[in-house]
Amino acid sequence: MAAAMQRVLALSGGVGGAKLALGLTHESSAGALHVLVNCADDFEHLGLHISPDIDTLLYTLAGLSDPQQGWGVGGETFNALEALGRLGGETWFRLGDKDLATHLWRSVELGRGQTLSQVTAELAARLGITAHIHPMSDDPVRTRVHSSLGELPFQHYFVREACSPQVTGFDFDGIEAASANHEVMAMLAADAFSVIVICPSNPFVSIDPILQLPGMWQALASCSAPVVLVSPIVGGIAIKGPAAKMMSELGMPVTAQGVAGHYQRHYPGLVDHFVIDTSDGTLAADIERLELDVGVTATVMTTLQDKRRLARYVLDLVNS
Ligand code: FO1
Repeated sequence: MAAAMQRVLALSGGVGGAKLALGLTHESSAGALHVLVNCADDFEHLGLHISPDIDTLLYTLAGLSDPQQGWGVGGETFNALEALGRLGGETWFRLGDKDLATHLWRSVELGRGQTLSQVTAELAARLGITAHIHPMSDDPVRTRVHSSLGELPFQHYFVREACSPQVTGFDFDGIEAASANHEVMAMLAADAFSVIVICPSNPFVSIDPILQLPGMWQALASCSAPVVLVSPIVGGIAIKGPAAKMMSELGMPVTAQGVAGHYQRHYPGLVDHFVIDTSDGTLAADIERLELDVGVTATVMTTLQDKRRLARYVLDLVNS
């Protein structure tokens, strides 16, 4: 009898999560990887529905992403945005010409009554991606950043204000009424995954919105697959994005231990294994006191080899 497929579920935000997802696709069999993606930083802009984290996953897994930024399409041009600027339109959110095609296509399909899950699956298929990319919900959930400038929609905080306001907290507008992704919830109920990986994404604005969908973290915690969390903080800094700055402004220790504390406080019993970087190895004993099994390895992903090596480590951790 053929061995059952080892299905992997990865929870991801944008750039950091997409790097590990790419490693996981290479290290698992075709079609075995499912990625549940944050959509709370989606927004409606210039009449289009923009899903930044889904697109980062799509472009990364299709080999199209801009290698420097991690988001957007490589070799991009900005002719449409420049023309819009000449007309006096908004240009603070850098939409490239090729990237615009994705937002146009998605917006048209959503307007025809397709769900975000259907549109995402179709985009992934057309880009030749074998992994399953699931939006966290088909219902609108929008991150609001409470900050020194007052309450800001996520992309206004992140891009327009370049993350400079001091944050005091976050909330996710629409989350109570939203349904978690139906396909992933059904697979969790059927115990279809061998391992669940929480990618090294921002805990507050990428992973919290996924976990706080009604019933989501409880479904993850109660299925039999072990949950592995990879620290987004290495040596006191975030490899990408504002996670370290947010932790400091929220009065948390800016360490892998601070990350572990956040998950243990808000989602007790969810995480089984916590993977930290070799440079943080001295924190392992203290983190183990938080009742987590700690794995120590190189977690900074620069090359494809780094991504595959970390993915292999995570998969082997739960098989050992
Ligand atoms: N991030 C930026 O820092 N500046 C931008 O102008 C920008 C444009 C952009 C366009 C399309 C897209 O899919 C993503 C884009 N991002 C941009 C990235 C994105 O806003 C963030 O990385 C995520 O929302 C956080 O994960």
